[in-house]
Amino acid sequence: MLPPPTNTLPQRFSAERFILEFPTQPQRFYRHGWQSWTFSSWLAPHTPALPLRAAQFRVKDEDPLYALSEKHTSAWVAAAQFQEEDILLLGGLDFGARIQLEENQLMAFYESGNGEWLLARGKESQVFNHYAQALLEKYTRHSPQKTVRVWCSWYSFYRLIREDLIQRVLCDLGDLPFDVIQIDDGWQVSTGDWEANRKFPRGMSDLATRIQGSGRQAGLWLSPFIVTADSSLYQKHPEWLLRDEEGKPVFAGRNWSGRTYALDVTHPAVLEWLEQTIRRVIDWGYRYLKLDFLYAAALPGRRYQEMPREAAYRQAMQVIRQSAPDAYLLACGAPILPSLGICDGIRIGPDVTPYWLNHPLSAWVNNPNHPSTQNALRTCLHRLWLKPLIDIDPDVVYFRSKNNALTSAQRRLMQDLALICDFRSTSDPPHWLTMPERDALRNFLEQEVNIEPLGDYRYRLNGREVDFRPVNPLPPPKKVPVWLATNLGFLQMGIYEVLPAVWEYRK
Ligand code: 9PG
Repeated sequence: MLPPPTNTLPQRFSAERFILEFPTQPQRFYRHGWQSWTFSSWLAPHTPALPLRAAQFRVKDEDPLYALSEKHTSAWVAAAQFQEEDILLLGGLDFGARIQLEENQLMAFYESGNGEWLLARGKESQVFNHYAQALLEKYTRHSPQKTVRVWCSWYSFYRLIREDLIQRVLCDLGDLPFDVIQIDDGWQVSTGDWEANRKFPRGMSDLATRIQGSGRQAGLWLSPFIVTADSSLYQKHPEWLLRDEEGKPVFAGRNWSGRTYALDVTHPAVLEWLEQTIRRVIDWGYRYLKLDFLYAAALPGRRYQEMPREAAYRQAMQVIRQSAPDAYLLACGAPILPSLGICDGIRIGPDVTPYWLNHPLSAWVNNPNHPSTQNALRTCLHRLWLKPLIDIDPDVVYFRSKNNALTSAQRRLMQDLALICDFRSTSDPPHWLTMPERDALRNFLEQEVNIEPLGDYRYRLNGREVDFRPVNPLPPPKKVPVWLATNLGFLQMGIYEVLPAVWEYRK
């Protein structure tokens, strides 16, 4: 047992590294993931920190520096629970703070130099609120919280978007009250060459004009800090790449476009290119930018200008903000703390999928960061405390039963979480919806919600009780060979995600 709480908390102090030792091991440990997709949850402290078995995901889904650590590692903030309502929170207020759990100790440190910390003790909601308020003092909210209503092209067409498919959606949406129509990955020549490809023959500016003509804002996806080797940017400017100690380009993860590499965002020429790229899409007419794979700017590596990796990320985000002062910036795959005060919104969990869990790519390879609706809900539920600081995006919600293996109860949980976040988006093409599903979507977009937190993952929404507890359990790990797990996992994605998109594309 800890000594009774003193009334001197919350405390703020500066330190480079220190250890907090408790008389006993905490009952639970709160682990906060580094970037949007990274696992955040309460954990039983005696469960070992399981290394991510599939190497290719250690960069894309985790903070690669700690992906193989045997200690539970938390980015910026951690908490230890001793009694039902006795929680001790330790939170860094500056970039590069990490906290590791070791038996009955919290080991806290800044990756470089000194920084400020907040120590608070009390009920869960209280201590996280103290932390959020302390962050708010340092990173003033960029824009006031408002309901965001977005139609996003990703979770139906994936990369198989085409001008006429978007045009059809635009017509079919009728007067559904979306504020933004956002074009996702698939419009660009390559990752690095941010110009319209052949599937958008009339160009991106023309598309923005048509979206605006429907009375909505135009939104566009970009991943400005990563490039693939086939891009002309990679070929023309090898000196723009972030490099490791051996001088090799830093691998930034594999995505739908293949192997990606990180840009060195401290290079003045990269920052100039970044400014031009962002100005160009603003000139085309896009006012809502979904900026993805942002973690790449903060990967470990040797930089043109030596500076801590999260500071390098922050500086590049500032350049983007200056190039698009009035645009809505949605950060995705983004380190959380260094995005505050610059971005309007941030994704707070991994991608959703039209099924509950991809067992092979998640449980079997110890990757609770991987796209899956259960993983998305779990991590988002543990990041709701960010709401006073920035708009929080739990990812899209499904209304369709077509091309969807989620049960109606699971879809309902997603919708309810989106109402709590007040970020309301879907990728359902209207022609995939039945009439009652379309009505449910309209109601979701229009309704006012009264939210009462009941504690323990339960809420009352407009008088109706919602229980998110089924989201939390982590399925037991399985010792299946990694090659088998990844292939089976990709097969599952192929069947449920890619096939319906191919079908739509070929119609
Ligand atoms: C576009 C998507 C969507 C989505 C983003 C991001 O290869 N992967 O494992 C992988 C996982 C997630 C992912 C992309 C690739 O998602 O979160 O909303 O914009 O990119 O490519």
